[in-house]
Amino acid sequence: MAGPNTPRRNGDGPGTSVITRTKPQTKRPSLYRVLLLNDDYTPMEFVVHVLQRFFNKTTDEANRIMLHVHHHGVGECGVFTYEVAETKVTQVMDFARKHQHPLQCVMEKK
Ligand code: TYC
Repeated sequence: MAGPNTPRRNGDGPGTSVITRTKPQTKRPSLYRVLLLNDDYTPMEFVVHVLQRFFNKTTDEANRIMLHVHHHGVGECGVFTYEVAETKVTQVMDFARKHQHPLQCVMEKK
């Protein structure tokens, strides 16, 4: 029979306990801003179209952001997780190149 001096494995005797984690071990992903940069050559209508097509902006929002970039040199199109931001930048840069516009799109960590 098992007595007080019987060797025990972890978890099956007095003085042994399991501490359960109650905090969910999740981490919020880092976020990245996608920015458009101003230049002297890309037509305003093209920039508005980019904002509508790739960032789902309304005509009003797209015009507001485009004019902000035109006047201040840089403006935010949206905030995304790393891979989504990277995809947006690639899509915009490919689209601008295809139409032979020098429009630049970049991402930065928030
Ligand atoms: N500055 C450009 C022009 O006068 C318009 C423009 C706006 C270009 C925003 C790029 O990200 C940009 N035609």
